[in-house]
Amino acid sequence: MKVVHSPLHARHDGGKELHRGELVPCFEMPVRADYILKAVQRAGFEVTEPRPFAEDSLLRVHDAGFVDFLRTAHTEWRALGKDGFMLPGAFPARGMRRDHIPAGINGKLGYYAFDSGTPIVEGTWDAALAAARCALTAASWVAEGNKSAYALCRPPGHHAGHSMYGGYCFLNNAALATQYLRDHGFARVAVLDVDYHHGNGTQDIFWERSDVLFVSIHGNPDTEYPYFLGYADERGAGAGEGYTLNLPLPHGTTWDTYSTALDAAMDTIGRFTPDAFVVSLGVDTYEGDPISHFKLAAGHFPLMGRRLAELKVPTVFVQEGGYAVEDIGTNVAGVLEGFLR
Ligand code: Q9C
Ligand code: ZN
Repeated sequence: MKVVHSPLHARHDGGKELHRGELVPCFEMPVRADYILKAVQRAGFEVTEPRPFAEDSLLRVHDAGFVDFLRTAHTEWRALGKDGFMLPGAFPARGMRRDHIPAGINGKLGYYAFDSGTPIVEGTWDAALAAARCALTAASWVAEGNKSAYALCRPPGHHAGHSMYGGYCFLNNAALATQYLRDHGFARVAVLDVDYHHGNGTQDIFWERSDVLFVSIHGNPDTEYPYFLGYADERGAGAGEGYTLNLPLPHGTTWDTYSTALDAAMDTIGRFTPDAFVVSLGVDTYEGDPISHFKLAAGHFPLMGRRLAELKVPTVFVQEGGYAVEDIGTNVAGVLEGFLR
């Protein structure tokens, strides 16, 4: 399986996140990608840098004002004499104006962000754009006839919506790959999100679409991030009604329960008869993950990969979360090797 990766990911570093009332170094750190890279090289996969893509490709799934904000936010911040990482401190909740974009940078941060855990640093835009290019490159390889490809994206993407960022995500890499496939001959694309956290951004982007099926298996949002989306009764709207499927699972979920949900997800995806398949591959379902509460063991990831391969459809894997950094590479390579078996 071909792997696409950019060293520019490391430009997104040095921020802190608000975690249980304290500013702490981000769980989403550059060394994650280093461990994954080592593991996929050990597995014998060929690693290539991304192709260039016009920034216009981003506008197929993101709002232009939002993309401009991400590109210029840190420059605006520095123009005010500030330095270091940026976090929002105020958000437009019920009873406030949600349609007006404030002119100042602090207001804009709260307008476009949905949490205080996703710092923007000087290199964030370069890293996020490189990750988006990785996803587009992997999709282009599959569009050119490869059976599968893996985008080693960092920062991750599945929490980023049409015009919002959060959950360590800025641009939605999986949605960009999906839309690329739609634009290059694949009429129906299924997205399966196996990250521990609900892929609220991907759901947002494809909510009203019947050409893209979105299925997510994740921790129950009643207690798990992102809290405000990912419940079982969310099924899409308009033309997209019935083309979103959420399978929230409880704390402590083991492979037994997980694999039953995975079978249900794959049955639904199979009935959709997709022409291509995009997997939002977070491995924070791992028992050793420091911020998650499922109990998958390392040996379960190859089983997951093998189950995904049964669909027998061209497949793009896009890296999402996973914070047990020393084991992340083994777990990701486990899924990919199980898929190829
Ligand atoms: N401060 C992904 O896995 N933080 N994002 C939870 C800890 C947000 C996870 C509270 C977790 C986001 C891509
Ligand atoms: Zn996650």
